[in-house]
Amino acid sequence: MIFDRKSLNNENLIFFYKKLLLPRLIEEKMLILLRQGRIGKWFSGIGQEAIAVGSTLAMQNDEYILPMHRNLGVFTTRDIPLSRLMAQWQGKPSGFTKGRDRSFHFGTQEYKIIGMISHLGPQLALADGIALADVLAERKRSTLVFTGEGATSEGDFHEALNIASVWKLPVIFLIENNGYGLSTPVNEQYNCLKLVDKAVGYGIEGRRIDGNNILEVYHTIKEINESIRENPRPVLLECMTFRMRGHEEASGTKYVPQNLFEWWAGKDPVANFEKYLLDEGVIRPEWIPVFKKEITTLIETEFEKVYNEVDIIPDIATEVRDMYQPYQFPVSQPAAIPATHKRYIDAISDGLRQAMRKHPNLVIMGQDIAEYGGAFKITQGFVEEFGKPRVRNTPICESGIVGAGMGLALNGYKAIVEMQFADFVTCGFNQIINNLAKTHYRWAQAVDVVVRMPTGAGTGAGPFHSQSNEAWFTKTPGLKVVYPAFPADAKGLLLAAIDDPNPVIYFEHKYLYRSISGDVPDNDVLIEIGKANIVKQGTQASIITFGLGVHWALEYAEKHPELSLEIIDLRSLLPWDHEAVEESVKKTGRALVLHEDTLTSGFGAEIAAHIAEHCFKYLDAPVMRCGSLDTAIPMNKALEDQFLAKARLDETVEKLLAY
Ligand SMILES: Cc1ncc(C[n+]2csc(CCOP(=O)(O)OP(=O)(O)O)c2C)c(N)n1
Repeated sequence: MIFDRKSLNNENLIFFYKKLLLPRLIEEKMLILLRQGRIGKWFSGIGQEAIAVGSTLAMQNDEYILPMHRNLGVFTTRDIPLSRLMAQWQGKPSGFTKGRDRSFHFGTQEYKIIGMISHLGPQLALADGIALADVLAERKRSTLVFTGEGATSEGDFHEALNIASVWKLPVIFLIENNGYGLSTPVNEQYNCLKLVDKAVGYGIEGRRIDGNNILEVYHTIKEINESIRENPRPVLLECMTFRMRGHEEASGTKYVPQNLFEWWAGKDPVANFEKYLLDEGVIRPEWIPVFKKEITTLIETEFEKVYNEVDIIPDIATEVRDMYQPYQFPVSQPAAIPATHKRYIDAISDGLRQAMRKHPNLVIMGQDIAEYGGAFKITQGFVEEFGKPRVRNTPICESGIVGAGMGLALNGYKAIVEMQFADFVTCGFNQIINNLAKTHYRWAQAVDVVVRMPTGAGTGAGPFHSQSNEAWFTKTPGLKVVYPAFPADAKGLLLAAIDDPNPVIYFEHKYLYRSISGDVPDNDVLIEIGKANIVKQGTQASIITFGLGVHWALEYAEKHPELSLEIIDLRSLLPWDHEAVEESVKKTGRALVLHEDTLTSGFGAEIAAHIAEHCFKYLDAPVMRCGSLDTAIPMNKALEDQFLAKARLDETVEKLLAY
């Protein structure tokens, strides 16, 4: 192995050596502890330390790094106290996730490290958002994100590189090519000669280096950083290395040919660097045990300190509370005057425009939303007023863009992501469910992202442009879900969603866009998330509904003036207003839950179960549900009409009242 120190002096080299030794010696200790059963799972990075350590040394401390499960060297090189790392691994109260997640699955703003989620690829897009925030704020910074060669097969890799290229984001995508993804060798993972060759396809630069040579890693990344900070653009860096132990300690290495271990043992990053330093006379042989002793003593004391820390005492209130960033809804709202008569769609547009004016750090992203104004023209004219950097057309990559939205939020911005149709959220599902929703619970980081979801039926658009999918999200703690049915609520809830630092899924009904209008305050009046609205008072039965269902119920009530029906518009589904529903049902003694979504496991099931459990003694009839057919939603008008819950509303109300 050839080392080139360039301008590094002896002191620098000794500093590097100690940084390189630290993760190796910690790992050696971890292996002993594992055998003693004193810690759980461990993903070894032995033999790969030069990448984590060399790259971290090449980053400024105010630049973000997004490491993977084998990159202990990133954490130690950023000088995170060992006791905190050990507390994290042992699931202790002083760990970064307070026992809620394992190993390196955490982030820390203090050290500018954003940890992975188990799904491997999603963090690549987070790096895009982080870098975008730096570019927008005109901070000359680089972002470094790691991936294993296995995870390059995930779509996340493609989306993140493509976005970074199109948007010229200063991100280093570092592939740690260690030969195996669990038991899968590289020739079963990809079929190109070198992964770095993929850079050409994305229109970006690529380099391939010896990942076991700490100086090569350091100098390469330092040089790339100096260049991309000034001239922002992504670079793909493939670092060749080898995984010297099993995927995790329990899984063994039987599938790896012995000669590979022997060959790579000769390229060990620590031993080779040590030899170089000795040959160059930078260190003397007798210094090595002294350095090691210093480190092992530190490891021992830190470990014992944490091992003896009291264990977590489970507390339900704390767990539930920590799903969300605490948020105080503004106590006083401005008077809602004057008001202008507006269509539902214009109320959304109005709310967005006011939010963009109010929050200079708010960015909207979506397909065709810039000059074109969006598929429904909601952002028409926004580019002229706010500029393209904040009103961003995106490539077709829902996952990458939700991830980039989260990255923006991690780095001081607020993001709105527009799904062109709510149906396409399936392609961004993982980022929403596993990243947006779970981050605050895991490491107390708010994720200030609103996902706008043009939803629903009534336009004959068929199975992929009109389904109702709110129930996919209402069962995910960590998200808030709102679903306005009227123009004023559409604006007020949108403003509230943007104000709230938690991830909010905002449903906007396409059929209502241009079919209904109402008075909407001209000023920015927020409507509190979680509060229902009684849109019609009544005494005979409560119809609990939301979205288009509210209008079906109103239409029915209008046709039947002889009935005294109470109609509750939930407006928010997560959290939802238990109190308003309970009060109404206690008064009327009959409840019908109505929604546009298919019946089975639709959100109405939750409401019905709650009423049955909490209002049983007040009920004069069983709680009834009226939902759409348990089929996919068809295109043909007659089929769609038959599918929708509205077709069965009359008979369900009659049944309920006749019981
Ligand atoms: C989406 C997803 N699929 C499968 C897994 C299981 N898994 C965890 S790590 C791993 C191998 C990853 O290989 P690579 O990206 O090369 O990283 P390495 O472990 O070699 O460092 C697999 C298959 C996972 N965590 N996430």
